[in-house]
Amino acid sequence: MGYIIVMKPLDRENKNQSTITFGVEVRDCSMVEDVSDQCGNYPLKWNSTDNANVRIDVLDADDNPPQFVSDVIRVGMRRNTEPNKEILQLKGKVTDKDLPQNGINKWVFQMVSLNMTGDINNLLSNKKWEKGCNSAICVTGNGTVVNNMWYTQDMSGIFNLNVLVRDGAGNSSAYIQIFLIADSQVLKMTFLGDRTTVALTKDTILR
Ligand SMILES: [Ca+2]
Ligand SMILES: [Ca+2]
Repeated sequence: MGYIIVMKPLDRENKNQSTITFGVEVRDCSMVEDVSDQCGNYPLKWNSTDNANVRIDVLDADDNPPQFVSDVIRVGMRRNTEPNKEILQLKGKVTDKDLPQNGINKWVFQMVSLNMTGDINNLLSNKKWEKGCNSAICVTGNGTVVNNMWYTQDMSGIFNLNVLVRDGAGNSSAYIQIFLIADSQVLKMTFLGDRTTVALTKDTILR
């Protein structure tokens, strides 16, 4: 009858199944003049055949959940960072085997929990949040991590976020640490080598 029937489940993400090609032949068996064993019990009219190639592109389904590439993501934030300033974009930290229409375009991010360690923890009770989410750090649905506070020079500490990303196939989560750092950093450098080498290295760096 010419139907093409799927005999087992297909998965676009399976490299061998994303495109399927095969050849088909059609044979004329329409009139009682000759009988061919190739037509079964059907009589053969013109004994004519034709051929064609069939290509089937397997369409994508949202069957793979987004996955963070790392369970822990660490980033620094300077103390002079203004409210509403982007700290991190999470879309670049997530993968999904599906095509964009079932992957990155469907992802929804959500902050599940937030706690702070260090001096900034004392600010929790004051709730000096700026506009935005009701929190010191906000995570938008499209994965942008945004600062939502003003900081003073004596503040220090770490923001610990638990963030979830989901689409129609499922979800995954990651632990994000945002380190509140000073505007300028002091760095200790140790030069190893003989006196001449050390002097030359030092001159090169300080030049
Ligand atoms: Ca898929
Ligand atoms: Ca997906």
